[in-house]
Amino acid sequence: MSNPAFRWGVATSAFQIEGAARDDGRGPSIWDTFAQVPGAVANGDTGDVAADHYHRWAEDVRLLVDLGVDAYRFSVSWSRVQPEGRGRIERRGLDFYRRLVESLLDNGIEPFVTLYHWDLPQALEDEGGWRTRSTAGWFADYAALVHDELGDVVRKWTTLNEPYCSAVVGYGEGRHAPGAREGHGSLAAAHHLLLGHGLAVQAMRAGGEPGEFGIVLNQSPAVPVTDSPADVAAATRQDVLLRRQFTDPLFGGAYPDEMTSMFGDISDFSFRHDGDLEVIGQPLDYVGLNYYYRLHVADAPHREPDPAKRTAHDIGVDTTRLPDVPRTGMGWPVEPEGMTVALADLKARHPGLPPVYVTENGCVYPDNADFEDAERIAFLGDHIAAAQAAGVDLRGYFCWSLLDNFEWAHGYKHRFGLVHVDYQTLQRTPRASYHWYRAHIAKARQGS
Ligand code: IFM
Repeated sequence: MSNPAFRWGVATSAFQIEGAARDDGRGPSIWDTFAQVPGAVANGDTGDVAADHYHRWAEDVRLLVDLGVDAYRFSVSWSRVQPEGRGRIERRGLDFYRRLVESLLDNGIEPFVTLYHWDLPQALEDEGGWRTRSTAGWFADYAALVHDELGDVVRKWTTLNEPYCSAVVGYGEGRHAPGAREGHGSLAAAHHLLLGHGLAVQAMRAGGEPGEFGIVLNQSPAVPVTDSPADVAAATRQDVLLRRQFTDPLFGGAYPDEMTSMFGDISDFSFRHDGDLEVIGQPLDYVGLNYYYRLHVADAPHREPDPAKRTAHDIGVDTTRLPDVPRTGMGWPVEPEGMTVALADLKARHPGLPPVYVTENGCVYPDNADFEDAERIAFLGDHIAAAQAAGVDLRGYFCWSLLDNFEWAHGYKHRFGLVHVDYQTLQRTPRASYHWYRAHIAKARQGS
């Protein structure tokens, strides 16, 4: 990479690393509640301690400095700064993020702040959560609050991380908090997340501090398992659900037409109001794309034949027919070419796409005794090269993740970190991939 402005970074999120769930006035989020539901999270794991980053942040900044990254993407916990999601402000929470940001800047590391990485304050969920239009407005108020506090020191602002997961996995599949399995509610959640994004961008821009505003979207391009019309149509439905439900309104000013035939029997779309698309389609300064794997899609009957009971992720597809390629410890097929497709495809669809960051990419493999994670090194190298081959205006690459962390419904079983965390002692040990990434960054800089 021969661009001196290119950002090499790592990413984390608040709930996955901070712990300190009840410290300094933090209120509960939907993930605190969900983790208490028997069977919801593997092994009964919770975010109570996680990697204890809330107390060990200075040590973690030293790890970032030694790694040589020039950017760090992290998220703010909404319920740490507004325990009820609106109204009352918790100053100690805001002060934590200011200390972190100032330390990053002192060390020449640019903060990339994500405002929402899945941890809705429980008090707002109790009022309907993302199914409810008012949540979009509360989110914009919260974004303006954090921006008012940190706008003098933070330039890169991401509204949402992966709204697909919040809406469809959280309110459709029920595998994520709040654990709902709905049709209309899940589609409404997607719309209100997008609306909240647009309102938040407007509110932050109105704040006056210079800043760059974007959103982060997960991209798993859908590949039909055969070229039969039925499988091709199934792959289109999958792309509409996961990608185009978000990218079309954000960058194209309209929802995909296919949504009417896909969901007309489970939703009347009454949550869409006149003028919403203009709010959602705010011009953005960048888009962050997260890529881990492609989806291989076959046509299949709906799991639930009765539309009244159907959830929004039940779109008549089978995604279990994987190709014969290596898989990560998550079982995800390793296909770096999917990274190239994910980036290039979005640019082809939306030629006016803003500059792109790969805001997450990474993998899980079983550890050996010396933390010599050769498979992760190969994975990262291949995926970085694939991103660079996409022919988009690529401004940076963030590896997921700095530290092992709470992998949502999988609990602590799967480890994405460049740095191993011993969850008994909380000791951090850099893996071989950490040293590889440092060397990779240094070499890339020499070439620039
Ligand atoms: O850990 C998650 C992250 O929170 C969002 N993107 C995918 C990662 C790996 O599953």
